Amino acid sequence: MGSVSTASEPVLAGSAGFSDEEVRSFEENGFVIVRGLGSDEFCTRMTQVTREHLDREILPLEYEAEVNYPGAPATLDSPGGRTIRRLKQAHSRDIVFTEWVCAPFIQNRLSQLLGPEVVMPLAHHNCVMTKQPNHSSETGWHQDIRYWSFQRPDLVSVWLALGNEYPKNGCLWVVPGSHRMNFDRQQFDDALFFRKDEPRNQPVLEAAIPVELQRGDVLFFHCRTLHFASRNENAETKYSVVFTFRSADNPPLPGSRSENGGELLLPRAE
Ligand SMILES: O=C(O)CCC(=O)C(=O)O
Repeated sequence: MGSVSTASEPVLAGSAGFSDEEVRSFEENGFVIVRGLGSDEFCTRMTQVTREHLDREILPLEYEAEVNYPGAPATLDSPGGRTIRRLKQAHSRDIVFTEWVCAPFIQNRLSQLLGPEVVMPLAHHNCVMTKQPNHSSETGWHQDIRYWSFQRPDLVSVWLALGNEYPKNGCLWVVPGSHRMNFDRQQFDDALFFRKDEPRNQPVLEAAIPVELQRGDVLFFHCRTLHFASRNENAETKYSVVFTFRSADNPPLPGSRSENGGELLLPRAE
């Protein structure tokens, strides 16, 4: 696997938006990182809500035991079965999440990638990932679009690190440029994970790099970008806040799961 691409390094983390170089980097690589975009205040408030909701087990939640991924407890009653993997519906847990997704420094950037009118589907991501030290599982290589249904496979997710993320605590890995690659059905398994045992996939996966983030760093990534994350082998839980966005002219397909749960219409970029 390669090393972190310097092309994804930001020029400035301001409210103005991406530099031309960052937009080009996103188009080329399928992701871009903006260092320090999430202020200390945002991170502190979100972390407080997250800890409180984890302690009180406030629904809706996803437990590790429900995902059937490698390393996950087999059932809710197994040791670690009640390890919480995600706080779902993050957006409705506290106003800080609405403030975050509506902030001009997020909306300006999304409008550069998606166009002037941006919508946030509530059915996808819309969660705080809570990767816990014991009993966390591995998320195999996949493209987020695999279970999503929109007119075009063209959505962007915004991943905010509430603490440092690196391979040992289960950071994301991505394959730069994979959002522009064409794969056939045989390259994926029954659950639509990208197969590691398929010879054609090996050169693709050899190009993978870890997305190392510090608290407050933000990863913007395309819904076709191949990504993976291992379990957390550290002593502390890793928290990441993730929301997904589409342009107004790319609605969910009628009757699909992507249509469930409503959407948040966002203010136009400044
Ligand atoms: O395990 C992780 O942190 C990655 C989660 C992920 O890639 C996803 O939910 O799409």
